[in-house]
Amino acid sequence: MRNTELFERAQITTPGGVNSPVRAFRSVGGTPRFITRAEGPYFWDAEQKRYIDYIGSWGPAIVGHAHPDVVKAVQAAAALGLSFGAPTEGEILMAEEICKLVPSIEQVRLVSSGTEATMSALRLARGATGRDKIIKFEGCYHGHADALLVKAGSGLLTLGNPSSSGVPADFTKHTLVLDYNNTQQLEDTFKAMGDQIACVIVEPVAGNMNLIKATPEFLQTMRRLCTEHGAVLIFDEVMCGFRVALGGAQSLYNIKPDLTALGKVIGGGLPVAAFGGRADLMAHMAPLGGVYQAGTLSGNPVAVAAGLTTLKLIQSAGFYDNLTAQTAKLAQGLTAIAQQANMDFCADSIGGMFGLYFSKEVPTSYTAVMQSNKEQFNRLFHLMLDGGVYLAPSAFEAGFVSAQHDDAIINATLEVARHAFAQLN
Ligand code: HOZ
Repeated sequence: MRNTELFERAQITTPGGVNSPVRAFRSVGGTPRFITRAEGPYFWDAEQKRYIDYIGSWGPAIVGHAHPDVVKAVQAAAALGLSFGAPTEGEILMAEEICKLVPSIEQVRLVSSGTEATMSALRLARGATGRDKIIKFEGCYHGHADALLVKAGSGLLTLGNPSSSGVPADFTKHTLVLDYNNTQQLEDTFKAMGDQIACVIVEPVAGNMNLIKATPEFLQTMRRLCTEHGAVLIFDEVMCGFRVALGGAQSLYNIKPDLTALGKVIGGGLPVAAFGGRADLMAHMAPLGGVYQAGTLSGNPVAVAAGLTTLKLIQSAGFYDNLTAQTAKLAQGLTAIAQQANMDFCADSIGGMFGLYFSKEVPTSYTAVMQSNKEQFNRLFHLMLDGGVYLAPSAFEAGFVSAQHDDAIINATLEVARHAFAQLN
């Protein structure tokens, strides 16, 4: 069956034909590819066309698609039962592994999606401090909980509306939205109302408004202000955790948040997410404390098997050195090709994440990234897609490289890019 037929059929029973907005190609135009299978760095669509995949399920596929060890672990776990709604040893192993790899996390609670992780972390911060106000940053996306869908990134940007309808103003009246990387604004806000702020939530490496790195000064100031004013610092590492380094962005910036939200990589392709941090804060969670959160599929045994196996694989010697080098090779290669073609284009990378920008300089804020040339990106996207390279279908999403993207794959990608940039001019 063809992608167009599937898309038409999907739209009859599913709003927009997709189960997550950015997949609909609204931003770049054209027909979404319906995927039938994936292996290593590739996936194939319904027309049997093969693509080199640079979204990796939006982050989780860090060891490559359908890694044999992960598939084997999932099969073995599934054979023992799919879900129990009662605790398992696998959950203990998973919690121990996360606490070992991310030292700021003393205790962790497993959930099923990044949205649940950030939403619960937020509730915990409010419950523990007894305060209502929260600070988030423009262009950061923390899942689709009401209080966080204000000036957010990701799919909202592909629809050209950074906030969602259906969210009562009352539910977001305590959400303060500041500019990413604007240290002075953060200082001023804490000066004005520091004693009312429950938490600051931030993507320390933003991946939902394209790739935007926080400056060390911005995060250091945030840490200091939260400590001084008794606010909880939440790092949303759903995307960048275990993506940019083994210990997450916090290990690269050497900053200890009070709470961290994780997802994507820790599920290895199945639905696992988590939030955790200081044990004294986590003690506020039910059944110990008064902050409620629960889930039938939390710590699901099959999903945990995929996650645990992935967490073991990423600890192999040289894993992050190789991932970082391959991603940098891609970003540098694309920049060089664009320069030869005289385009205003640049690329950036960190660990296994990269950003592509049709602008002279790498942007450092939402305002700056919005000024990049979206039309040029859309043309590049389709030229690459035609050439068998699948980039994120939006100028405002980060890209992802896996451990299976070896030199041959990167070179093949650059070859397609050479033709694409030549046609862009
Ligand atoms: N929110 C994800 C990108 N930032 C997209 C999720 C998906 O469509 O799978």
